Amino acid sequence: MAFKTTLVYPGIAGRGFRSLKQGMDAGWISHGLASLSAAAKARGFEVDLIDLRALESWDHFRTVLADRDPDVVGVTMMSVDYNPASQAIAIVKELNPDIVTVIGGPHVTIALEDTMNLANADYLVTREGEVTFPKLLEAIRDGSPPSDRILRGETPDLDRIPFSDRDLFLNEWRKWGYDIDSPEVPFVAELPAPFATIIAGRGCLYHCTFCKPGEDYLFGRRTRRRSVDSVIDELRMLVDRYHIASFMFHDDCLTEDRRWVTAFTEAYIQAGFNMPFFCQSRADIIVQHEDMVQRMVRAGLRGYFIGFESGSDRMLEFIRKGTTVEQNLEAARICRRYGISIWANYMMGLPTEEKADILATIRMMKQIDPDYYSPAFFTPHPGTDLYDYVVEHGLSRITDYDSYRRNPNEPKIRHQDYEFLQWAMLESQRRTPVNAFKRWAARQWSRARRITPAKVMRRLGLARSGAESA
Ligand code: B12
Repeated sequence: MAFKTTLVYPGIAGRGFRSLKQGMDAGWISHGLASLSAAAKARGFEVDLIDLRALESWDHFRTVLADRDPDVVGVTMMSVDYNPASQAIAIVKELNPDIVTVIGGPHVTIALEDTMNLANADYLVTREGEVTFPKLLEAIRDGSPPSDRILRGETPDLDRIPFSDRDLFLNEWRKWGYDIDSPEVPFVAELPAPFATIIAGRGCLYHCTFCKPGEDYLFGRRTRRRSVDSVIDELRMLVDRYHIASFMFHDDCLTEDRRWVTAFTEAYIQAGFNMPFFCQSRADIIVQHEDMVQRMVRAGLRGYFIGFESGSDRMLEFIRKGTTVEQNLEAARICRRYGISIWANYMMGLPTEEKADILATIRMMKQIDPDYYSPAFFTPHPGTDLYDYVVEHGLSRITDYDSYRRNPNEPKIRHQDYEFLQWAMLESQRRTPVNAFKRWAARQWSRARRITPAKVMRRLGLARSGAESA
């Protein structure tokens, strides 16, 4: 009888079942699972997926699982996934205690002691899994499972592991009636379907206290970037197989290595690509390397995700962001100059943050006038310096794993007035009348001329025409 592995994506915390395609990020794959699947399949294993977002209920999960009848179930887990992930493995064991359960992902690595309490987890794999998971499957299949419950994932060579297995998700989504003709669901007008996300590297050089050092435990302290050739090959595959028309990099900060970016943009143009794409960058990098922005725009960049975070230099220092308010404003001006969209990430309700800091953030957001607002209530994530700070100062108001989502409207820490923060969040997203008018005019003109609003902005002289190919 064939040896079968079922992977489980538990991302329903705060969203619920049948939540696929509801919300900008609710139709994206987990590269963690897709990469594990590709690595296991390359070693001859049969792998399928249950994506809780596509199912109806826990009863539905039970029926599907019984039908799949796997030997091994692998579950991925961010901190926010704790409840659905633990519920899933409880059901697995209830159905058949002989199924071997393996969990991995950020929470397992970052909060190992916490996950050790999960009695239904047979194996806990920390760090990256592409090498260790297939080895574990081999050992289980061959009847010699490891005696250690905790396995430290070996670091893979990113150029040698197979590309993410996107069919794992796509086929599963289609099975449950989701009409999806794109490997992943697009989320902004600039990036048309078919759309995909891609990862060019793992890790991040920076030290922001709301993220670090947790991620270092997962990927190491340095960024490991794939070769440009490998990324170009994956893009070629995505075009050939899925006909993608646009894509987005998930890397924490793609622009951290300018030499890589230069080589990539050259290779991208040389390969004949002109698909639009988005990636994450930082205000300081954009300001210090405008030439890089220009180069990226020429290749096809249509938008940057930028962590502006705060309009208060004191808070930027507190979170060790390494940027200033002035850089934030200048970075936004540069984006406008090149006609690229701004996806603005920022947060409110940090420890020690005062009303004056928040008002400064509102002012900054009005000046930045981003194309997309992505505000968050500061949320302390386990494994980060700010989480430790919050615990040490007795500030946490988080009582359940579901609250590790950054965007719900619920209080996260003490000494913050969440009614005021709710108001501030809305106010930060209200454009000034002048900016609202400019955007309205650009939309009208773009409709009339059938050209993009970004081009209109340039023609109106609101953006410099330095980026002819945009
Ligand atoms: C892309 C991304 C997203 C995407 C897609 C998420 C996804 N499912 O992949 C979206 C936008 C949806 C998202 C949402 C959120 N995210 Co996010 N996201 C990322 C990001 C930038 C990249 C993820 C990625 O693809 N990494 C590359 C893959 C290969 O790594 P991986 O998934 O960790 O998998 C490897 C290992 O963990 C391990 N592994 C993973 N699963 C398993 C399972 C088994 C069985 C085994 C053996 C091994 C194993 O092996 C994998 C391959 O090596 C990371 C930061 C980062 N650089 O990783 C944050 C990150 C994972 N996100 C984070 C957070 C906090 C969130 C949100 C809670 C934010 C919010 N909105 O409130 C939500 C929660 C979504 C949900 N589940 O409901 C945190 C998690 C921290 C934590 N303690 O859990 C991270 C680490 C960012 C950070 N440093 O703060 N996210």
